[in-house]
Amino acid sequence: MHALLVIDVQNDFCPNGALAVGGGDEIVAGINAAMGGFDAVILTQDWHPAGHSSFASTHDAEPMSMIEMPCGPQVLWPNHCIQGTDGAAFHPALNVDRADMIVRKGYNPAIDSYSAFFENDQKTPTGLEGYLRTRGITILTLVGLATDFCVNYSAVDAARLGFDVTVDLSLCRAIDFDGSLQTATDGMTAAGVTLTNGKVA
Ligand code: VGL
Ligand code: ZN
Repeated sequence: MHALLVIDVQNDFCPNGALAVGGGDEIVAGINAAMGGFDAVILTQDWHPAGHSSFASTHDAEPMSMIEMPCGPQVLWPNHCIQGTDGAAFHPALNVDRADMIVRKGYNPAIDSYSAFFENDQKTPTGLEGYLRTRGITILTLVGLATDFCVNYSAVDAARLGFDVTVDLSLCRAIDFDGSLQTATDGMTAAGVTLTNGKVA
């Protein structure tokens, strides 16, 4: 069983959003077109309470500055993907109807969750692993936003958990903050993730 895992294709990560990723909306049509080729389609949704600890405003800090958190250094983001807001909604053109499952993450006020599998403490599970295993899904293709944060963390965790993981970079876009895209692609490769550019692996 081969699933397409669509990471955080939400308004706040698209142009005019609160944490806009360049070209974030360009991937939506391609993701919709790809959905038909998979046994399952799973969407993730960044889903923060107001005042989340990953927000610069919570610390009276500048967006994109760094802070030390109990589980390591944390980028402080602009307020984004606040539960129930339009910014947290999926891009209106994303084919949400095709999704079997929607996984929300980042709802714990004290800790960020880039990965679809674990919060940033790297141990609190979202439940996605159990969902995939009980459905017999062993192969994952990841697409979405942003390549260097949530796609990267999700792909590396999936590979560590033993899934066969491909990231299709042609259906991802990056924040690319301070070399983060290069660090992410190196880290994914080192973890055994296959990186493609639109070609079938
Ligand atoms: C993301 C930063 C903060 C992402 C989510 O989806 O890549 N990045 N929250
Ligand atoms: Zn977030």
